[in-house]
Amino acid sequence: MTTAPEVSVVIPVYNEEGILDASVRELARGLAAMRVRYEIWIAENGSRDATAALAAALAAELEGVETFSIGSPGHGDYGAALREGIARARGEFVICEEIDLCDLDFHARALERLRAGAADLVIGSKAMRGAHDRRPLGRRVATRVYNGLLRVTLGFRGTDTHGLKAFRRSVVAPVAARCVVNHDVFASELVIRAQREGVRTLEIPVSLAEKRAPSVHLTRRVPKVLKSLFRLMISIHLGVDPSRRR
Ligand SMILES: Nc1nc2c(ncn2[C@@H]2O[C@H](COP(=O)(O)OP(=O)(O)O)[C@@H](O)[C@H]2O)c(=O)[nH]1
Ligand SMILES: [Mg+2]
Repeated sequence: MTTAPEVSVVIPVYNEEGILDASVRELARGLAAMRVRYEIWIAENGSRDATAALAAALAAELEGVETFSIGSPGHGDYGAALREGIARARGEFVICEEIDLCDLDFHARALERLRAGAADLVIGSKAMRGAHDRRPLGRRVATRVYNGLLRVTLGFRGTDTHGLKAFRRSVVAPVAARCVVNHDVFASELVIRAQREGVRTLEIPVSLAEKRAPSVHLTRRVPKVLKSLFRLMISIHLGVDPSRRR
């Protein structure tokens, strides 16, 4: 593609051979129907299944679909993949997606706000008034506990940081490049740093029903999340940026 797209959709993926192909095709069809000039970045790392090969086949077949794989099999890192996807994006706007969601309704509503200049970062909230979160109870509670933790430890103002977001690339990509943590907490760091740096942010409610259970079990994510959160507190409150990202 020679002309830059208006919208870059970045989707981190990890062991998603079951839903990758159908989800990307459906997303591409939906964006085309919305008459959006798009590119879709399939950002893979760590997969031990056929995800990387399927992504490469999609990129070869479909105009506007691109992919990369970083790291080695067994070393998944959602944040590293998302950060790299944002760095490669060429669109005026970037949408951070998840392969089990691909929520075109969020795309349409977020792009409307961004194009109108109502905000430079739009966050799809699973926990604000008007949201419909149909995930299991344990995960809904975890979202609230985690966001409470972000409010207390990092001064986060809002109801959700993890998941769908859309932003003006010229404003928010430089913030992403300055983030210091990876894995799940990268998504929170991006939102919190943007807020702290005065980026105009806006939360809009989302309706959410996952196409499958998460690939990594909730309790297995907790130690890594707490470690990243600790690093982030040091970085934000003491201004010391750990030299190595983890
Ligand atoms: N590249 C990459 N993507 C990941 C990793 N873990 C999860 N994802 C992707 O992130 C998105 C959300 O993951 P999911 O398992 O549904 O967790 P949730 O965010 O708690 O719902 C999906 O597109 C996953 O494939 C990872 O380690 N690396
Ligand atoms: Mg999910």
